[in-house]
Amino acid sequence: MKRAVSIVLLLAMLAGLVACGTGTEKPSDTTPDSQSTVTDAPASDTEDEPDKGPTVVDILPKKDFDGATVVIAMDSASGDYIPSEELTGSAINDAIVDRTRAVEELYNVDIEYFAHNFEPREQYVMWAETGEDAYKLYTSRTRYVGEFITFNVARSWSDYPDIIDFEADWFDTYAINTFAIGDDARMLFGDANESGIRFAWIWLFNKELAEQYHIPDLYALVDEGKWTIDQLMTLTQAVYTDTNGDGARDEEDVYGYVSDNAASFDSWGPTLSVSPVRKDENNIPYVVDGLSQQTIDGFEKVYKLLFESAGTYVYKSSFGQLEAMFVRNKALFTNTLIGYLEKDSVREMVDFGVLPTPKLTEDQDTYYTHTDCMFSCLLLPSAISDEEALCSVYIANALNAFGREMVLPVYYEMVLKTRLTRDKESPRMMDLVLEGRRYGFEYFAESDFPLTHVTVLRRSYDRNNSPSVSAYTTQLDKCKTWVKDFLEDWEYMVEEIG
Ligand SMILES: [Ca+2]
Repeated sequence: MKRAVSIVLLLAMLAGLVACGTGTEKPSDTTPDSQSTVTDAPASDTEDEPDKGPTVVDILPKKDFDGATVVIAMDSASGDYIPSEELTGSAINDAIVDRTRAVEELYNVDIEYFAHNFEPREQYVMWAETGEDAYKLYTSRTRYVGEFITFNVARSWSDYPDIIDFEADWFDTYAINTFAIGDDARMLFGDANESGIRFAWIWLFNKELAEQYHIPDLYALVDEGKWTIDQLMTLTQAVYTDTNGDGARDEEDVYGYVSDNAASFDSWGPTLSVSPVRKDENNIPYVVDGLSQQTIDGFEKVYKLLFESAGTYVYKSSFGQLEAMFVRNKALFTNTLIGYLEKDSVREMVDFGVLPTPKLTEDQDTYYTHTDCMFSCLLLPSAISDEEALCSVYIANALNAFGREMVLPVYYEMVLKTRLTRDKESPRMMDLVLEGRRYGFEYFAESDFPLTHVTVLRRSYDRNNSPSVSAYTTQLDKCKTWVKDFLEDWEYMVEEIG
């Protein structure tokens, strides 16, 4: 539960920093006493907060790199914000610029960003083989990394336990472990990369409709662990009004839940345990023998919710239901990516609340969140010198730490807007969503791996069917071969190259 407490605390700190500066992008507030947009709040300016605890500046290891230049190559097609050179008045941009400056100051370095957008494998392999050493850190979309990681393009973050603590608040520990082999982690996930947040799935509910339909306290339901698919079905199946009175179920009517024709299916992946890859006690991947009964039952529940409930409407295009219906008060519930909350139409709609993805059953240990594979990871180039790598490790750690302290609260404020002042539960729910992010090992080679949960779910539901267990099973041998080959390549890389 490490995330749950701290973001609320950070938001409280933000509230204490009111009026440090307002950006030109800031829309007029309806509540005069709401929090101002913080654009230039270095972590060290918070002495007036009595019991805030140590800031990351206090915690991070100190070092002087004598003005070294660190160029970070960023995958511009991932969902990360590419930092600009200077403050622009946009709250999120300025928070990111401030993050860079804080790291530069702490370690006496000059950080530059280079946005790249290339075909993955060739470029990375070239960097590794030719010793392209201009870039001291780089990011890549996770879905492509598996195709080149065994080409020895990246050093192991695990070699620096004195500097990097994978359990720190600012790292996504679950992701790091998922994409590590044994204790060798070459992909780093944390709050330096906003894509890990923006591509996470979230549920939204329309507060006005919730009141109208006498929906019980949903936050309490979540807290009690009772926010399940069954519960969602119960709450939504009777919610349907033929608003335009034409006798047809269309986009003008009001529904309990609006989904879409493909992407929303993906969000059930972790909850239904669809991934064919698991990790053993030594964190080595293996392929399961088939779908569990629990997963098959889960498929049926989701199928009923999507296609057999009068309260559900499946919109024709992916993600389109959000603006076409939810923001127009046509749906009690919908689910989408957190990044879509940045849309103006969403921020301006009537009040909504955020929730995690419902559990499959109440005894599921926590709420699981799917993250679309466009999220990126940080890679430490193998081509740079040991000395340069050491510097990059300090920088990477600090970018994540300051990302959590300086950028995440501003991001929350941006997507939740005035809801922060009216609804103290939403930030807490956001924490719960992010804390529940779960990944399948196959994600990091999504385009190459023979069987991903996305293909399983989409193919099944596209056919308006419960999943074909035999179709799943026939792919498992290919998955086993893929994982075996991968592990051999990995072993070769570690033993022969380093
Ligand atoms: Ca109608």
